[in-house]
Amino acid sequence: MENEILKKHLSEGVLLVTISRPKAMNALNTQFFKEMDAVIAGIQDDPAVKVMVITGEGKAFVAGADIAEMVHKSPEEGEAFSRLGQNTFRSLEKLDIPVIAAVNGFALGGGMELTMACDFRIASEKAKFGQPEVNLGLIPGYAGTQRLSRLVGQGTALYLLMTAEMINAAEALRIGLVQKVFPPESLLDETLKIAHLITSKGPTAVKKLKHVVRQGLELTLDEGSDLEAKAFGSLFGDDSEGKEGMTAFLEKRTPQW
Ligand code: CO8
Repeated sequence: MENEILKKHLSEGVLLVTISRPKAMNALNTQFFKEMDAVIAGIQDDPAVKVMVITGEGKAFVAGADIAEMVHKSPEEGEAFSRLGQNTFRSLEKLDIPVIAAVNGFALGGGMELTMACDFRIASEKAKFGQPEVNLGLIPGYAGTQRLSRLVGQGTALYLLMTAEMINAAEALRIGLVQKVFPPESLLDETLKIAHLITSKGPTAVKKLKHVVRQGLELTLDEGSDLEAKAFGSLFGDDSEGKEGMTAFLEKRTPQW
């Protein structure tokens, strides 16, 4: 195996994962997916990780799938490479803890798709987003066609996909693709602050929120409301997180989760 692509650093419940293949603009290759699968599996078994932050080293977050690895693939191999990435991104999305993208630079093609599999996106003022696949005679293959329209609406998604326009952080903020923008030098600190803010909240409530919001998008309003009511109820009762949170409020103290 080449040197590890993913650098990991756990501090006070926040796992920072840095994609580190800067000479190739952090392009996603088979090794990346193997390593990311291992990170995801590790988090599932590790209660010490409360929030995950993903960022990139150098001037790119990720400039797409590795074009050099893809160019010679047959239709069957292309489909298999697409499914490999789709499965990894779906497992990432299904983690029960929050996953935040700290987008430091180019997030193109598979890189933008990776940010969209995260729960939300915090961008540097220098970040650039785009789905340039049509420039290569391709379309996104890591479910970007599906997630982009869910995040920004069908018209904006089709516009970005069909024109391959690269947008800056301000435009990404305007269309709702990113949630906050910070100067490049403070991106990581500010993102980690947000991650730590979330770790201070009721951990079960945060996980339930993620489940109910994400699952709800695949349900009718009535089904989603039912899911919410059940999740709401599960936070009550003796020894529950809700009991501790509400009691702490009434006793004017910090909750002990
Ligand atoms: N794959 C492989 N290598 C890459 C990639 C990539 N996606 N992007 C950049 N690199 C490499 C370059 O080839 C170059 O290598 P070398 O130094 O050996 O020549 C090195 O990174 C530096 O890149 P540049 O010299 O081009 O740097 P610039 O600062 O001039 O430009 C850009 C930066 C604008 C990011 C430019 O590199 C670029 O346009 N990259 C390609 C962007 C792109 O088209 N991305 C989409 C790829 S397709 C995709 O992601 C589909 C996803 C779904 C796949 C589903 C599976 C089948």
